[in-house]
Amino acid sequence: MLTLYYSPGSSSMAAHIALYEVGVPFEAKAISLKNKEQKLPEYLAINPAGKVPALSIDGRVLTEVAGILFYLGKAYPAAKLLPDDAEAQGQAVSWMSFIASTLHPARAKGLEAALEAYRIADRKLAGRDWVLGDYSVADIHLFRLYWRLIGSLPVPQGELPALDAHYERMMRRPAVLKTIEAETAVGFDFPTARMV
Ligand SMILES: N[C@@H](CCC(=O)N[C@@H](CS)C(=O)NCC(=O)O)C(=O)O
Repeated sequence: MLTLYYSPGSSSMAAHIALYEVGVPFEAKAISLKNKEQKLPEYLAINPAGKVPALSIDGRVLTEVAGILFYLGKAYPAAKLLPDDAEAQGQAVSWMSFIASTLHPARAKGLEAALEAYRIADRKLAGRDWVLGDYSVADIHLFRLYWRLIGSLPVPQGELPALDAHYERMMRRPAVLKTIEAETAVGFDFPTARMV
């Protein structure tokens, strides 16, 4: 049994999208960041870091977007979200490490710092439809952060063309639309720019 602990619109969207992509049944438990539910003892017992997402796999907890995406890609190969060969898997981990460590914190530092970081992603992505060539978990991770960036900061039109085209491709995927619909129905509850 899979249980996703998530907060609508937050980093956990990536895990939510990947769960819909693989098509496995799961339970979704919303954690309100605005009400600081992630800091309650019940949730800290699940994820001591006090952050979403967390994915319970038959009671064992997996945290961090990259770890959850890698797991879902590997555990459900029919969905083809993770390439088979070692080098391509290394590229997936490389991208997701870059996304988590460089892109994620950049937005909270303001537009200029964010653009500096996202320009690197834009250059890396240029000329490809998908991050690794074929669609993969790395696209889901990248998309969620870019979705949040352009929804919260005034990124100048045309500044990040490869990311814009990638965003458009992602917005045509049923799993993405389903996640946005499900999370919108619960209601986004962003607490502060810094936390998400
Ligand atoms: N490195 C973590 C970051 C997760 C993260 O920052 N989650 C935010 C929401 S986007 C959160 O739970 N913030 C609550 C808090 O920091 O109190 C990951 O990739 O999963």
